[in-house]
Amino acid sequence: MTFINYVAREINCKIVYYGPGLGGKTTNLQYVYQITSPANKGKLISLATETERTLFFDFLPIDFGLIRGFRTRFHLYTVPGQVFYDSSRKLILKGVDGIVFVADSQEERADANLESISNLTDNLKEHGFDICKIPYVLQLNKRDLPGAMPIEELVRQLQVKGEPVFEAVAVKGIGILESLKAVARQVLIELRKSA
Ligand SMILES: Nc1nc2c(ncn2[C@@H]2O[C@H](COP(=O)(O)OP(=O)(O)OP(=O)(O)O)[C@@H](O)[C@H]2O)c(=O)[nH]1
Ligand SMILES: [Mg+2]
Repeated sequence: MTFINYVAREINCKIVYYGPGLGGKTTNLQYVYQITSPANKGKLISLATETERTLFFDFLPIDFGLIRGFRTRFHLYTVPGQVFYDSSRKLILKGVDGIVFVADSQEERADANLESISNLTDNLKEHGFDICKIPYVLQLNKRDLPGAMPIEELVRQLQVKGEPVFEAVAVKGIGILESLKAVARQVLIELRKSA
């Protein structure tokens, strides 16, 4: 849930990067960390296995500057994509304001993408959220790989509700900021409605 502190004039929002294992969620956060100036970021915290798979989550606080006089921070989290870490995924969704779904464009990950969206839908429901109402963007990652499926096919399979879709090559930083800005915009619109 967005946290607004009227006394300190601060807004804190939580964005979660969700998606199948090895899809590129951690790479998104690493890129945002790299290109953000030191004054506008906190530490990137990663709890990973020896083989760089996310074990619990990654966390990166980013300062978006002043919005209507409020210092606005986005707290970016990733979930572990591997199927058996479901209890961690559930926990990390607590209080979420917006989701970037990072899909893997490769044909062999088609089932994993679908399974992850279904898992996200269920886990959001457990926290009382409706995937059809929460700020949400679809990122089609790994566009550089030869096994990437056509965009139209991926959109047909994975788009949940007409959400914005971004093509990405996370290792090169392509499509990452577009995805983040689009979800941030939706979160701020929701905030304005409820304020
Ligand atoms: N070719 C290519 N490789 C990518 C791209 N994005 C990420 N990768 C690679 O894919 C692997 C997995 O990326 P991660 O960011 O760790 O994936 P993840 O979604 O965090 O995976 P889990 O933590 O297991 O859920 C790494 O070796 C990345 O370098 C991309 O756009 N193209
Ligand atoms: Mg990861």
